[in-house]
Formats: sequence, C-alpha cells, structure tokens
Amino acid sequence: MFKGFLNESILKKAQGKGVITIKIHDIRDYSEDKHRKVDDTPYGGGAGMVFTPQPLFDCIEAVKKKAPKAPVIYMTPKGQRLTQTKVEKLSIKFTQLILLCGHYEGIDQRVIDALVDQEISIGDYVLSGGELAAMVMVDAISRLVPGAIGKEASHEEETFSKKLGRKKEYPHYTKPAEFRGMKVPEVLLNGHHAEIEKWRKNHCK
Ligand code: 6GU
Repeated sequence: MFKGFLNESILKKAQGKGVITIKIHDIRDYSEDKHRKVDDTPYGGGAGMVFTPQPLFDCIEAVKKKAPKAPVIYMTPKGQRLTQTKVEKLSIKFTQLILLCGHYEGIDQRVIDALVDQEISIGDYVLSGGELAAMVMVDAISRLVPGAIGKEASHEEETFSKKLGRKKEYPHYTKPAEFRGMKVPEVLLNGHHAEIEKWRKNHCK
C-alpha cells in the first residue's frame, strides 16, 4: 500500500535526487512460522489479534543494525499527538527514523518496552493500520528536508510556522484582480510591502 504514495511527485522526486531514502520492511519476512504468521490471540481474552514478539524483534533488530542512531517510532492512536512542532523537531534531530506500523488490536507490549523509543498518533481517531499514519509522518518530515521540495521553498511563513505564531496562514490570491465580480483585497495590489505584511499578519487564523 506504500507504492502509490511513494511514487507520488514530491516524494518520488526527493528520492530520485537522493535527498531522502525510504525502505519498506515486511514483518512477515521475519516470521519463523512456516505460514509466515505474525499474530496470535490476546492473553486474558478479548477481541482481535496481537502481533507476536518474534517477527517484530527480529525485524526491528535487523533494521536497527542498518540505522543504529534512528529512534524506533511506533505509530499508534495511543501515542503522543503529531504536530508541526513535533515534525520539525524530528526532522532536525534525526537523519534516519524507523517507523513501526501496527495492525489488528496492537502489538505485544514487550516489543514496546524493549525496542520502541517513541509512540506517535496522528490524531484522535482510529485507523485500521499504522501505514497511513506512517505515510503522513514521512510526507510531513520529508518536505522539510533541504532540497526535497523544488526551488528551496521556504517553510518560514507557512501554516503552523513559528514566524506565523503556529497559526493558519493568510489567504492567497493570484491573477486576475477581479473574477466573477470577486475582487482581490486592494492592499495586496498596491505593492506597499509593510501594509501587505500587516494585512497578512492580521489574516492568519
Ligand atoms: Cl499512528 N495508528 C492508527 N492505527 N490509528 C491512528 C493513528 C495511528 N493515529 C491516529 N489514529
């Protein structure tokens, strides 16, 4: 399910330029079970299945060998909420990340206790798997990597940036100055830089 996403324009270009590298690891490939089983029923009963420790330990340990300094981040709705501030911190602090995607009801707690450094959620709702959440992380972090987005796009004045007080960005307009009777605010047309700056500041939400 990562294929389409990774082949999408920005991430594909960034990977093509060698600015970012994304590797997918299938936990089933690490299962010692002959049917490549990776889950089992929960101790104590209850619905759903739980990822067993063996394939996860082997997979994470193998990936950690290749990326020893990377934190292991478990994508779970129980985790700390992802914000732009958090995205910036991760992109500055680390050059590599190991993202662990759960499924079913969860993963054996011993994996979390022994190998997971951080637990991150992308919002207060439940997805059927961590893959979509991991893709959200990859997209948000990748676009901050220098050279990932064309023409050194500035992140300084975008929505949730520090400069805009972590607020939502001001409205944008382009030509024509009038469309179907709807006019672009006069102040943006007069080229008065200080006034434009003031208008933009006042129109952040
Ligand atoms: Cl990280 N995983 C899942 N399964 N659901 C979520 C989530 C993550 N963040 C919000 N909902």
